[in-house]
Amino acid sequence: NPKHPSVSTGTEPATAGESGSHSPVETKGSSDGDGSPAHSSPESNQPPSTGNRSVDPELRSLEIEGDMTGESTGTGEYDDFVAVFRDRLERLGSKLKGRVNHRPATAIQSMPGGSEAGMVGLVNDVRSTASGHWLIELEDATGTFPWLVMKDREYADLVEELLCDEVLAMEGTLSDDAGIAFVDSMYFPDVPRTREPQTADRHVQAALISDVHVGSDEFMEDAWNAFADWLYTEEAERIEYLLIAGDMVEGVGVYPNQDEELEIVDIYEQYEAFNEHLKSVPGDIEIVMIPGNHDAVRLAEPQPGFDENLRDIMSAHDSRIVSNPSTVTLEGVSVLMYHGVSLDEVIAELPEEKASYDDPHKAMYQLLKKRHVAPQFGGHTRLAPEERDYLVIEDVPDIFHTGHVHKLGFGKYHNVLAINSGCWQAQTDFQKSVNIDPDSGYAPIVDLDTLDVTVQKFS
Ligand code: D5M
Ligand code: FE
Ligand code: ZN
Repeated sequence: NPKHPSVSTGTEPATAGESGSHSPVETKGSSDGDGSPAHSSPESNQPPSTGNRSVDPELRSLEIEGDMTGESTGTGEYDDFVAVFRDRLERLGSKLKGRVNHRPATAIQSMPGGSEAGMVGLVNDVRSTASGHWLIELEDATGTFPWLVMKDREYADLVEELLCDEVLAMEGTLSDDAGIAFVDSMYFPDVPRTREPQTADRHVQAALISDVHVGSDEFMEDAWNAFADWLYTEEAERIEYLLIAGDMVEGVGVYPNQDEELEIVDIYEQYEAFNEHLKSVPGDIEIVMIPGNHDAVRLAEPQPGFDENLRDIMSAHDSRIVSNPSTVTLEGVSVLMYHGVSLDEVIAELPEEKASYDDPHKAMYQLLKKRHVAPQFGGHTRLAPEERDYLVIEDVPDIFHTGHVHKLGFGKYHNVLAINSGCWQAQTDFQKSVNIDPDSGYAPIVDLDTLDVTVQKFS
């Protein structure tokens, strides 16, 4: 059907990336006559209607992994920070240890000049030297060692991708005085290129969205209603899952002067309004939600899922409410959901061609390569110290879903489909002041049997 172009992502990151962010889309008006029921009235406590949708819930399967709601152990003491970084190094390091003949930092410190050495560690510091080379300090449980990347070596290009606190392996030769090592090779934990993704056994689809921002003056209610109406149409009948990657509501006090753009100033009333908008979604669709930085949970990541009070408020649908990040497996297809606050940092630190707001999926590729959703500690991204690093990407997902930057983009990295969903909020004054032009009112739809993506536009 030429009216509904299916945008397939290619297998090469470069081409998929290009097509993803400028995909042909179809605009949907909020027209009626499609047989969809009227939006539920705020008073009704009826479960949401399923309209004429004929689906068989028996065919579904949905499993959650990595939800840390209620499991938080962190006290915020120094020891907890040590524990979380040790866990990160152990788990990501074990993915790298087979690739280099590694030694602890203290052992390398006592090796004679000219020796071959290998090490697995956290990036402690990256700086350029007076002669234009790069010095990278790696840290492990025993100490630190400096590694020099020569400006004319192949790895010089990778140095600009490095973020503090990510885990790397290096191999090289010690200088004559044994004070530094010259890097011969460098390894990221990365995703294996040859891995084949899992797919569903039947034609079934998931809509991946985020950043609804109910309560903001800029929340696009008409676009949301058009989306909800469309979900009742025959064209959307195979959409049986709806994933929402955070920022359900606008929140209060998230940014300075935010109150000037609030339509609903009370946080609970914002969630009540959000719940009303959830009621417009067909009642048979399975919903999974994680929180974002505008939501009423702790800001530090991992963010636990909403508390009982908020769950009660958002109970119109029997949604699965889990932590940020969490992995949901839909009929065999695993989807790593992460709100995406670290994307701001990846985009700020890396060169434009490797990560930008226009191609948010490329910033997601970097997180997959580092096998961590928020590598850098101490900047924008707040980290909650837990005994375990929940932000490590332990298992490779089939789909990686983020939001936060309010830009739509998708593509494949080593067979992992990365999708950054847009938002349901028009441009805010702040975004105008920094030239962020949001992609508002889009719903990327994934075929779970092929991992093809189609984009529907509702604004
Ligand atoms: O974030 C939406 C995007 O806009 C994300 O890239 C952060 C950025 N943003 C929005 N408002 C601000 C302010 N006031 N300071 C810094 N960055 C901002 P969201 O989480 O939806 O607000
Ligand atoms: Fe947002
Ligand atoms: Zn956000």
